[in-house]
Amino acid sequence: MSDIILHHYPQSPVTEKVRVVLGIKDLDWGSVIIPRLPPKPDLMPLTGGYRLTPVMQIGADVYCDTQCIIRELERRHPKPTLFPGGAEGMAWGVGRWTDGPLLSTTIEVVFADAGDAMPDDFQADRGMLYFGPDFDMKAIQRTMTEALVQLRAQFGWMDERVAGRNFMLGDAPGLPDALCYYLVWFIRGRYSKGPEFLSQFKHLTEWERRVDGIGHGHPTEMASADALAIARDATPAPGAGGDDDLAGLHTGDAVAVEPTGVTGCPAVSGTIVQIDNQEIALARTEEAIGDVVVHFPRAGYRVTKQN
Ligand SMILES: N[C@@H](CCC(=O)N[C@@H](CS)C(=O)NCC(=O)O)C(=O)O
Repeated sequence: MSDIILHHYPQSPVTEKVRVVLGIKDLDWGSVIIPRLPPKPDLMPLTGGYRLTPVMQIGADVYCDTQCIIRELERRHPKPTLFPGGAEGMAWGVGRWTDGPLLSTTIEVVFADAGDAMPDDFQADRGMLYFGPDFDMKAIQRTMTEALVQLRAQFGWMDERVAGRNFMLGDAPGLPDALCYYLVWFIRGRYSKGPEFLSQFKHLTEWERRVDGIGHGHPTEMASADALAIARDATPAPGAGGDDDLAGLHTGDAVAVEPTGVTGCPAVSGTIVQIDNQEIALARTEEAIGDVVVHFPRAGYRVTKQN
């Protein structure tokens, strides 16, 4: 049994990105199913308040956000690489497109399509999270065609990219495949006309079948109480320290970290044990599980000094 534990739920599109990476790397992992809506009582002791899905746990180290999770998986399990042909660096930039404007447009389509068939509590929670306090389902429905036109143009780029290629980077699957696949998976499964919409992209749908064939590696179901016990019995990996002179942040500083671009995701407080241009890790102590270290990416996250 591997030491990778993923806290997620099957319907989560963003998690599908990580599940594909676990498939590319053919890894064993523990699968803890968390609630789709807060409260998430067995997740909060691990993250210190971060509520988004998925979260990866390895012992008493907790990785928030797919960017941070995938970077850590690549570090611990470098083969096969997510960057075949030497595609490091800019491949992460693809994620700022797929997880930013493209995900927003995809969510607009899925929301508008579901309309009032979406359960009230889910609509209220995700409406606030993704659209902010001015969330207005009727306004989103009025612009649904526009959102589909935007989606069509951008899925068209993916379609062009895989014309004559097995995967986005060539013969072997890599990070851009996982980054693009989860949105195609989301549209196919959750937009009522998804299969019809996707059928216009011949190359993309053939590629989609290839990525689907990769699978998710080897998950084993795990109870959340067992994951908490693992965190309690483990010691976090020692932080590598570091300083960020540009931001005036140093190892030992008390800070709060929160994602930008969503509304109402609480900031996580802790003491910096590791910081560089890509990652910040905070030490925290929780009554139920003792010492944990919570890792976040720098891109897409705001760090605020406390006191
Ligand atoms: N930037 C985050 C986005 C995560 C995200 O928005 N996940 C969705 C699920 S697909 C979510 O957290 N929804 C609210 C929830 O699960 O409580 C990441 O890459 O992990």
